[in-house]
Amino acid sequence: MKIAMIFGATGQDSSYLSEFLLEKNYKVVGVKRRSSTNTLGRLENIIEHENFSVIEGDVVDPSSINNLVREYQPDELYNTAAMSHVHTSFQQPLYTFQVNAMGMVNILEAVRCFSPHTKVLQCSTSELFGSNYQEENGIKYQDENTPFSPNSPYAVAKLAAHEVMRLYRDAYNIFACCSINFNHESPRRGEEFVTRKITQWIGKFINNQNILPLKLGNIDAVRDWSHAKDMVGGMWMMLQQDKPKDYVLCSGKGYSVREFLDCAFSYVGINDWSPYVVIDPKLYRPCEVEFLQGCYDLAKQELGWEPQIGFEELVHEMIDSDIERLKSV
Ligand code: F7E
Repeated sequence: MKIAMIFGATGQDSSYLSEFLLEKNYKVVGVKRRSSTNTLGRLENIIEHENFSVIEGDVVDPSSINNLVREYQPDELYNTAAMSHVHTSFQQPLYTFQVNAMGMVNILEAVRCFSPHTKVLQCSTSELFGSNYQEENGIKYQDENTPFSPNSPYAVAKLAAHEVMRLYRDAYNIFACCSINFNHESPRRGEEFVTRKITQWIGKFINNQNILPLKLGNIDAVRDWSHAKDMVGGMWMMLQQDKPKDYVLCSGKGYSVREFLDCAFSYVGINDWSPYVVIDPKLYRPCEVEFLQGCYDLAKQELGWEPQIGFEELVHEMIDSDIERLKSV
């Protein structure tokens, strides 16, 4: 039985990835930070599974990482641990660097020293591209050849991790792959990200719980939103190849936050959302990534990966889930 170790065990991506790997008959070891509150909510489907366990460790504490990697000698290691909120990274740049950049070095050093056969997958991000894009026949996109130009502490730290993965691949022959993930959402998405913030507000509104308007920042930003469930399959596929390589995973379609609002509110019968939404300048970022629309041709050609769940289906699933969940609150 193969062993997969996942850092960031309690997050959205790790929960779907763990379910996916258990289906494939892996033994899955999730690593989570110590917390005084219960953070296992997203793992409720699998927490009792005989091949699943959650243990404590922290990517910013090399001794804990070294011990875990030495003890389990995982076949595959997935790093989904991150300070993942771009806006927050402007307020907490040093902490962001510790987790998103140094955390990766800590993991790679543990693998190099104690388990060099372990294949490593890092969740890189479309934020690496910043304002860069390519253009063909009037269509703008980012792919593996688009130069990086990170413009937040989050993205700069993630670029350091991305480069350190390449370095350990070249210098030490570690099987190290970066999945350049565009935005990916689900009913398990953190409540502070824009998609979930909107669907949760609608869930409260439909259940007559809302009195405050929905406060948002830059609603003209364009993002390429996929379902998190689709992304984790692609991440696994990268580690099954003969050679390590980085791939973009995305839906290939960009929508503005405005268009997300259109789709979400019209699903519950509201065609004009403007009376409910207030633009709050405090939610603007010091530097914004205005346009992200990926191209997943390489992943399709070489991994046979394609997203299965479209934008509308994703939005509807998130709203249905929030309406249902908030009924009982
Ligand atoms: O913002 C705008 C905001 O915070 C999306 C992370 O998973 O994906 C995510 O990063 C857009 C931005 O995600 C609000 O300015 C407007 O343009 O949902 P988000 P993100 O920053 O794109 C990438 C791939 C990652 O790697 C990250 O870890 O929406 N926006 N109004 C807002 N955003 C938020 N959060 N809240 C608002 O009220």
